[in-house]
Order: sequence, then C-alpha cells, then structure tokens
Amino acid sequence: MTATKERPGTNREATDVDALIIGAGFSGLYMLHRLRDHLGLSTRVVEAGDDVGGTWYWNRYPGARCDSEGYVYCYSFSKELLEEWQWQGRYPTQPEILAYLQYVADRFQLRRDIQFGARVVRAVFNELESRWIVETDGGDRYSARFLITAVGVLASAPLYPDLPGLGSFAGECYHTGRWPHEGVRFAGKRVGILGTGSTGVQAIPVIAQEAKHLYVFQRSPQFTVPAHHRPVDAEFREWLMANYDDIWDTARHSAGGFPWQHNGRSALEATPEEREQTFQELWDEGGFKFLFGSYHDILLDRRANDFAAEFLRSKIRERVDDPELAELLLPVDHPFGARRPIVDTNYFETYNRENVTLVDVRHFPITEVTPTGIRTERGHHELDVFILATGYDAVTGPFMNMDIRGRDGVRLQEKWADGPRSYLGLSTAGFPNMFTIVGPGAMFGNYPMPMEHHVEWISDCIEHMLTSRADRIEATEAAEARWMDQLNHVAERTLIALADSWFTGANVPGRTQRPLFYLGSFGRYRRTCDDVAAAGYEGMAITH
Ligand code: NA7
Repeated sequence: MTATKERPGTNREATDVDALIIGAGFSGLYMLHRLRDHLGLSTRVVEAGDDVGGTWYWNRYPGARCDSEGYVYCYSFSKELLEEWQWQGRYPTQPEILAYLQYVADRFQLRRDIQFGARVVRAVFNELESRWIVETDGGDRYSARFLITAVGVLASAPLYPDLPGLGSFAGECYHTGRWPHEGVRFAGKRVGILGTGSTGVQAIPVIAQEAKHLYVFQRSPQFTVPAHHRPVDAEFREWLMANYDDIWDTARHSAGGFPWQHNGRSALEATPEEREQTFQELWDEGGFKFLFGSYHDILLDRRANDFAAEFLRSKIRERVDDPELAELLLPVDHPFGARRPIVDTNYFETYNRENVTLVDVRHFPITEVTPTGIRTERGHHELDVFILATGYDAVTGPFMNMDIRGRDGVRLQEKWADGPRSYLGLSTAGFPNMFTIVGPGAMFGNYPMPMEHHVEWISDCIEHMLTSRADRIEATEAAEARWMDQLNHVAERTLIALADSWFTGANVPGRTQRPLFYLGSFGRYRRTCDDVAAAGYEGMAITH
C-alpha cells in the first residue's frame, strides 16, 4: 500500500512506495506490470514526457520508423497481447509504436501508477533506512525500497553539436529527438540537415519530397541495407501465429535478439560466387538480417567484413546516378556493422533528385552557423530550417542528467566519470537496491528482447529478496570488474573499435572511448544472467 510520511530535515512529504521506476517506455511499462501485478508491490513510475512511449514519445521526426520488424519489436510476455495487436507494415512507424505502447498502458491499466511530466533530478540512498529518496523537478519526493532505471539508451540525452553561432540562427531549428508534436512544414522551404546516422537516413528521403531544397551536411558516409518495407498481409499473420513460439525461441538464443541465426559459415571459406549470391539474397530480403543472418565472421574479421562492405559499396554506386556524387557517399573509413547498422528506404536514390544537394563537411567543415544559414569552408548555404540529426549522448547520458548517490554519498556521475561500470548491465557496486534495465554493459540488439529479459530478471531478483527477507542487494566490486573485463574482451574480438560511434561513446567530444555494450550473443548473455540468478545471485552482495 502507498502511504505518505514526513521525512526528517525537509518540509516536503515523501510518498512511500516499494519500487520507483524512472521512465515509461518499453521497459518501464513492463517493469510496472511485473512488480505491481505479479509481485503485488506498490510501484510508481516517474516519466518526463506527457505520455508513455520513451524513445517513441520523443522521436517524431519525419520518417521515424523502427528498423526491427514489428512482429519481434514488441512484448512477448503476453500471448493475448500478441494476438490482439496487429502491425500494419513490416517496420512499424513511430506513431504506430506509440499507439502500441499506449494500448499496452491502457490494457494493463498502467497509467494510474505513472506520474507524467515529471523528471527525476535526484535519487539518494538513505543508508539508515535502506531506502532511495527520489526527487522530481517539480519537487515531488518518493521514498522507495527499490529504484529501477528504465531510461533507455538514447532518448533522454540528445546531443547538440558545438557549432559556432548555432544560437544565432534566425530560422527554425530542431533536434530530431525533440521534434515538435504539431510537426514541421517544409513546403517551399530551404532545409538543411546535419547528420547521416540512422535518423538522418530515415528523415532525408521523406523531407526531400516536401522541401523546396534539401541540403544534407555529411561528415561520415554510411553503409545501409534496404528495408524493403511492405504491408503485413493475412497470410503472413497466419504464419506468424502458427510459429510465434519458435520465433521467440530463436530470437532468445540468437546473436542480437532477432529471429534468425547467422548462417554458420565464414565469409573467407565461401567462393566469390557463393558470397555474391548470399549477399544478394540477404540484400533482397532487406533489413538487419544482412548483418545478423549472414556469415558469422562479418564483425570479427576485417577480411570477411571487406567482402560485405565492398558489396554494399557496389550497391551505392548502382543507386546514385552521378558517379562523382556516389564516390562522396561511399563509406571507406569504418567496417560495416562497426557502427550501428542502418536500414534505409530510398536513401541513396534521394541524391538523384534535383532538389537535394550533398554538402561534404568532412573535407570542408562547417565554420559557423549564421542567422540565415550554414557557412562551410566552401561557401554559405541559405536555410529556412536547420535540422540536427546529430544523435545522443548514448547509454550513460540519461544517467548523467540525474544526481544519483549511493552508499557513502558516492555519486554515480563520479563513479562513471571515466566510463560506466556495472555487473551485467543490471547493477552497479555501491548502489544498493538499484537496478538498471539495459544499463551500460548490457546486451545490444533488438531492444524489446533484452529489456523484457532484464525486467523479468529484476522482478525475480526482487521476489528472491522478499522471500528470503533480504535487506539490500548490489553488485560486488569484484564481479563488476570481472564483467567489465569480459565486456572488453568480447569487444576486442570484434571490429567495433575501428569506428567512431556512439557504441563506444566516441560521438561525444572528449569522452573516453570504451565499449558500452556486451557484444556477445543474446543467447549467451541470457545464460550468464540466468546462471547468476540460479547460483543465488552470484557476484551480488546480499545483506539481511
Ligand atoms: P548517430 O548515429 O549518432 O548519428 C549522428 C550523425 O550526426 C552522424 O552522421 C554524425 O557524423 C553527425 N554529427 C554529429 N555531430 C556532428 C557535428 N558536430 N558535425 C557534423 N556531423 C555531426 O545518431 P542517430 O540519431 O542517427 O541515431 C542514433 C540511434 O537512434 C540509432 O542508432 C537508433 O538506434 C536510434 P559522424 O558519423 O559522427 O561523422
């Protein structure tokens, strides 16, 4: 039961809850459902947005769509829910995913336990009472036995580029991660977009259709694989319903939480003809399968990677009419997949349009933003709208925006100053009874899968605490160190260090680069977490 009581030293009442969850996106919603409806705990979610959705609440830019296929970009915990919800197309749009999460919130009556429009600014562990005292920007206070962060990896920390004069721009300027809810009109306007990551690649073809002229300011060319988006038909739906259990089973044991395995072969062993055929088939199928359902060594061996990269470069040359322009669009400075793979719809074809200009800011950088546009070393581009598709302070950014203090007053910001440390991406030493859903050091992949897994692991752990009458649980320093070694060891076997990207924090100027995710397979990661739980939460210190 929820109760309120006066806390010493303050004149604000704190609401007592068993568990306080930060964030009402995919993970926060399910966490609330598990703790409240399965364990019967009084649970409260604090959410900065005015509605559920997390990433899918904030990211409303034109063309925003999921790159995972809808049938696996959803919860798998409820058979009824799987039967009730039907995705319209292969890759759900942002409004569709938002509608799905709203449906889930209503179906499981979650809204009544969510405080919207409130941002957690501070969470301090009270050692005497073993409780987290959590404060919002509106001055509300909670006292919670368990603190669970469900802040996602991106949405709450958009990254704004440090461009001279950015504040002086007199036109409209938007970050894609903070898109106006009422939308933006481009008709008759000169539009500039900075950033060609997966966001830019989705937005550019859509904006180009409406804008008078679109200038794409490109620093790094990208590899992309076509989405081959299409509506979902009755036949597919029938197949899906007949095979869903197997599909989830495959995804749970796969490399990245997707419903396929790689093909078990090395690209180095295949003949050139076999490789061409394999890559072409995967290209024709489209999407992430090109990486996750391909040869097993694409991300492990540079020579294997080069075969895939060269295939993808040949496709860019085919798709772009002007050979000189095609050369500027060829990614040559990083291996395919070492950055987050990008799935596109008409991205490269968009450069064949008369009203689209590629501006190469790698060789001729932006020197300043003026009141009327963008100046590069080569000239000035007059703009009415300037869009920042410049990404996020990923993974750690959402945590750094809060003042979280654990045992002995240690601040998480200090502990993670040289990079985050965690055990399994679930718990961090010195922060008792705090769990991080897909926190730093967790699995990367088709996110609903690792999120669902984490929610269930945390819920089981809390249940274990309650039944064994334990007081506190937290990762030990030793287990944390072991996990960090493991994380680095796995990452070193891959090619990700050969690219600057948000995978390693390299997109944030001045940041120490290190792997932010566990890059092993999802199946192995799950087994590790399950083994930890089965061994009585090995590597976690439990006090009674
Ligand atoms: P990303 O993937 O981090 O891409 C950001 C893009 O912005 C990328 O092209 C960057 O170029 C570019 N960028 C960022 N800062 C600058 C400056 N200062 N000058 C020029 N160009 C810049 O973010 P996205 O939003 O596309 O995707 C993030 C994730 O959201 C995505 O992976 C999905 O999981 C959802 P760079 O490549 O660094 O040269």
